[in-house]
Amino acid sequence: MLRYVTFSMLAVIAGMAVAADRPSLESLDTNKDGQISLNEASANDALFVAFKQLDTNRDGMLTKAEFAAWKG
Ligand SMILES: [Ca+2]
Repeated sequence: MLRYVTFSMLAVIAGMAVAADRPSLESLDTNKDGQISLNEASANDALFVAFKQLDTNRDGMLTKAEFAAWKG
């Protein structure tokens, strides 16, 4: 029982860490053009890895809509 509770708490903490790790488009958009470039995405490892998949129109930029599809 104690083991189960401990595991559950760890899962919650891990979930919070993932959520906190996901920055807003505004915080990543350093040149404030309203899109995320690959260079801007590189500030976040998970986003950088997901970038190609998220860039559905293959223009090398993530729009607000493309960024919103990112689940981390
Ligand atoms: Ca794009």
